[in-house]
Amino acid sequence: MGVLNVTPDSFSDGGAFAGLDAALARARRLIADGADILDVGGESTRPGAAPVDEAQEIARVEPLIRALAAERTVRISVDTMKPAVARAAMAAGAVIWNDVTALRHAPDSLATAAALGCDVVLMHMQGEPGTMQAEPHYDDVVAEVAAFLSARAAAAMAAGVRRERIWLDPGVGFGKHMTTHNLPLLAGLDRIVALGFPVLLGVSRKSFISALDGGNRPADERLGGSVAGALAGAAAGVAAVRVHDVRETVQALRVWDAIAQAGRAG
Ligand code: HH2
Repeated sequence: MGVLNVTPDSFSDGGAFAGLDAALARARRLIADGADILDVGGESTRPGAAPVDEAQEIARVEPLIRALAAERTVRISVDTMKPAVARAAMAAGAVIWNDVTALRHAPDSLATAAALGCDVVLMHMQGEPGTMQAEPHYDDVVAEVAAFLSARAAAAMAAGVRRERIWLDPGVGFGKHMTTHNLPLLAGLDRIVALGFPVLLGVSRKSFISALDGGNRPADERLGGSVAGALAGAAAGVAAVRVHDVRETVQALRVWDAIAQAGRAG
């Protein structure tokens, strides 16, 4: 899954692809590089990002989704917590609702997902985007994230979302301390995979990579760590990785997969 942010303030690529032409060019590049899904986002989730109202968010993502859907190349996902934005995105041709709040943001989120009949990504986050990094606390991060995701999947199914539409995401970096929470979570990914839903993993360019590499790496200098995270996900059996650097990640996954296959054959 390639990340396509059409925001002025996303943490790693904010402002880079804000116009429709620039965003389309970026999308075509991600597709040529091997992305199977494009995740279009019109509101940054980083702490301190400016909130975006519904109409503005729709105006950012809808024309891009419509133009991309017309090309019929890849599946399109929309990264939003707002039901109205999800509805507009699906009407424009998106097929996946990626919600970092796991359909908790609005009272009608669950019912909207059921009515749309689209795939939904339910992501774990402790707290709210603005304050989630203030003081996250867990007794057992893997068990708590797994329990939360199971409960959200159950809530979605109870609201009418079909089981086969549900993806889970542990939400690396969302209300998690850099190393004491993100690392055990990544080490315990197999327990999230064992819940029986496809798992999406987003580690690309996240801050914990900088924390493990001197503490001062800007977002565009975290490629090695991002690829390492994607491979850890592949080893644990995740279904998809959400990344900014598609070409390098696809190459790493192809090599990793070929080695794994050779091991099974031998
Ligand atoms: N991470 C980000 C945004 N959306 N969605 C899912 N399902 N999983 C993630 O890990 C995830 C996500 C943060 O990355 P980015 O889009 O680059 O930044 P921003 O939120 O600032 O736009």
